[in-house]
Amino acid sequence: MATMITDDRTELVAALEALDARLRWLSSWTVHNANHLRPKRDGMKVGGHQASCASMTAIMAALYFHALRPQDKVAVKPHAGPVLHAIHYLLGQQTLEQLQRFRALDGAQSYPSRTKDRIPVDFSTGSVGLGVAITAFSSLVQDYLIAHGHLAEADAGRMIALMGDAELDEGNIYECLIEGYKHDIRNCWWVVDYNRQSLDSTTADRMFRRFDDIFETCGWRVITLKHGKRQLAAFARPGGRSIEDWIDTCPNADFAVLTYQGGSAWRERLLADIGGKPHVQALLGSFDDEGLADLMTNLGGHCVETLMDAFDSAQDERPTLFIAYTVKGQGLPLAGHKDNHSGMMNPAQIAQLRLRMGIAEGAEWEPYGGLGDNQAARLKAFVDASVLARKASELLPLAVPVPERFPVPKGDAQSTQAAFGNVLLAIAKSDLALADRLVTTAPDVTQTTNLGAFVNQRGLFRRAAVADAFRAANIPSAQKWAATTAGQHIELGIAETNFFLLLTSLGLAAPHFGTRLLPVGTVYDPFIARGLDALNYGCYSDARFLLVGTPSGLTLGPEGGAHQSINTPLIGMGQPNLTSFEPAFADEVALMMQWAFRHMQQPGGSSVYLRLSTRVVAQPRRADEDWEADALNGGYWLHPPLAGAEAAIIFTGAIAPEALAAHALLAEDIPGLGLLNVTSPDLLHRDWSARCAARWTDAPTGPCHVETLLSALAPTARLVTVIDGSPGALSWLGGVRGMQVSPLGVDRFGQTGDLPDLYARYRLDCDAIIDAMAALLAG
Ligand SMILES: Cc1ncc(C[n+]2csc(CCOP(=O)(O)OP(=O)(O)O)c2C)c(N)n1
Ligand SMILES: [Mg+2]
Repeated sequence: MATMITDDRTELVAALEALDARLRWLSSWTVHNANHLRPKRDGMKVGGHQASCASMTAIMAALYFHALRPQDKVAVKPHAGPVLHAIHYLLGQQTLEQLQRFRALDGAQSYPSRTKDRIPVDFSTGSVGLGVAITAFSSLVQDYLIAHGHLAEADAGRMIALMGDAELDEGNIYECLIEGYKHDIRNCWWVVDYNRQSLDSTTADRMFRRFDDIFETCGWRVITLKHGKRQLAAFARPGGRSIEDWIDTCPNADFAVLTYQGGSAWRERLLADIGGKPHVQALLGSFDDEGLADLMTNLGGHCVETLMDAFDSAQDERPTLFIAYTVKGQGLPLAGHKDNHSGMMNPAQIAQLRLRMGIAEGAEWEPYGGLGDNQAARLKAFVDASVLARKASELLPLAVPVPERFPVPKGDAQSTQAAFGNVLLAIAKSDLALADRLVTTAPDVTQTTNLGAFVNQRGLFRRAAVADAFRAANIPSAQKWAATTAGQHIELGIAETNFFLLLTSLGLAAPHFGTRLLPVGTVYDPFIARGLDALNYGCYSDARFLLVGTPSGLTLGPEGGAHQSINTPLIGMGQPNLTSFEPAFADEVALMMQWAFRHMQQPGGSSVYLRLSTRVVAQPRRADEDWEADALNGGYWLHPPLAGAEAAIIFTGAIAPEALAAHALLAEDIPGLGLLNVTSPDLLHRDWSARCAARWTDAPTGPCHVETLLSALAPTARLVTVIDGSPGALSWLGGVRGMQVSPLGVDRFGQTGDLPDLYARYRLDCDAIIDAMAALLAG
């Protein structure tokens, strides 16, 4: 490498090769330090993935220091996290202390994390496959923002995933490929680190060339980087074609074994297999063992020139899959070994690597170690002048104003699901700024979850308009289904994982693209479980969306056990970064939606989950608005107990009529009996847990909300709790003040049936509540 930033290709290649080596070393050393040098206190393995990192360093050097533009965003293969940290260390954007605390408390995280890492991370990764697919949805969100005038076409970035080849086994990759094709996504690159090794072993040869077909079928350009320039040069020499043919037909496992064994093993095998072919012996004889091993592993994904050329050749907007052949553990003594995923260099091996890289003992953390002073200075100047060094950091836009309250849908009897649809419709009809920022989506359940009215008002989104054929033919339909660039509903197929990934991408529009979108997604409540890992992924990324699970519980009646959600209240309680509510009445729905759109925009906010129902129930007459603040804190007394009352019924959601009926009957015998409506088991429990934990910290707290609510009762009061879901969502309430509790709920798969039958069978009806209370009071 002669000069810094330069047009000269030779010098650029030399700089990228030097960076490849630097990244290989620094990532290896970071993992080594965490496992072998940092004192251990618990005997636990720390871990890290030196081989997975080494597999990708050339790819990342070429991408980050050649191909990347300021507006591009990258999802990095989770176990190549240390390479990303090394890149930012070279840029002066990551501290030595963070690298030394890799996988330690508050140090650099194991896998790139948007919220926990201190370097800029565009996409969190960790659960393989999801970090890849999210880039496709973010390219769709980018197109949405361009179409809606929030982003200039010229500022469109590429959404790039750097992925391991085993990620291609994840089903969500193909679900997203199909959805991406329907939406004609663009500006998306996936770069496969095609080392043909997963965690356990080498991968099946039978998939060879299948991936090309699959992606091309879905509209992607596939660029395969099989051979590096040195290999190609050798193939051009006499005898070279035979070596090329041999490599092309070599089974993955054999290639890996020989890579691990090294030069003399390569020679022996090649001589045995093709030594008799013309010129092969002479060609092999022109390389010493080290040179031969280097030649055989000079695959496309390790050749920065090949990588540069491939990236340069894909400058249009067509989605592109780069299959970059690599060796897992390239350049390390672990190279090729099938067990190298969690394998680690021992101290002797890393010392040897250090010597080979010309790094003095004690200079292991030098960002530009192992280079002469001049060369180090020039490489640093090259890095400092890179696009990455000038990349703007994420800035949160101003919040979209949310009115003080949303109008409550009218009607003496309503379901929470219908109320939700009506609140959205009212917003859609308004000229509020908020209305323009709403984006709805659903996995093929738009109409059955009451999003239809919003869609009729605001239309479907497509980059290329699609007419409503039924409307054009004058066939009556309640649902308008025309799509335009101005539409605000993104139609999705059934795949729930895609649904959660799209919500995640939409919910990251503010930090990613500087425009706050307020995504609202509806899904049948039981099928939250189908996309649960993607939901968790979105929450981990701190994406902000409103999730509506509806209909829910046994209360959807005849649909039966396969559609009844039982444990979703526990998901709502257990999922971090998601605040869940289960309203019983329409005015609660309006209140919670208003709260949600604000909470989704607050720095310490979160996504919000509403568990709703199609059951039409009589609406309460409110004397005032005093209940509202308590409802937003997790619960309020629908019928306040008399001071010191001996009992209360506590309910959540659609089972309200049974709780009210039981309360009316029992109140005759139990003086001052209370009726508590728990609108959010999640908030009540979180608040209580925090209050308990505060005893061990200095944080001063008053009583938590649930303590305040229950303090209206006698200390010995009895509680019957009832929810159309896991009884555990409410049974813990007995522990707050040491009260006896009888928890009613559903803990078996449900039958088909109408509500009276189902409530009777599963003991959610008025009789069950009365029986439970009687048993409690009888002692
Ligand atoms: C959903 C999920 N399942 C399992 C794992 C555990 N895991 C981590 S990496 C990996 C395989 C990695 O292989 P590949 O993607 O080819 O990456 P390489 O290390 O070979 O570059 C597995 C199974 C995970 N992180 N996420
Ligand atoms: Mg692999």
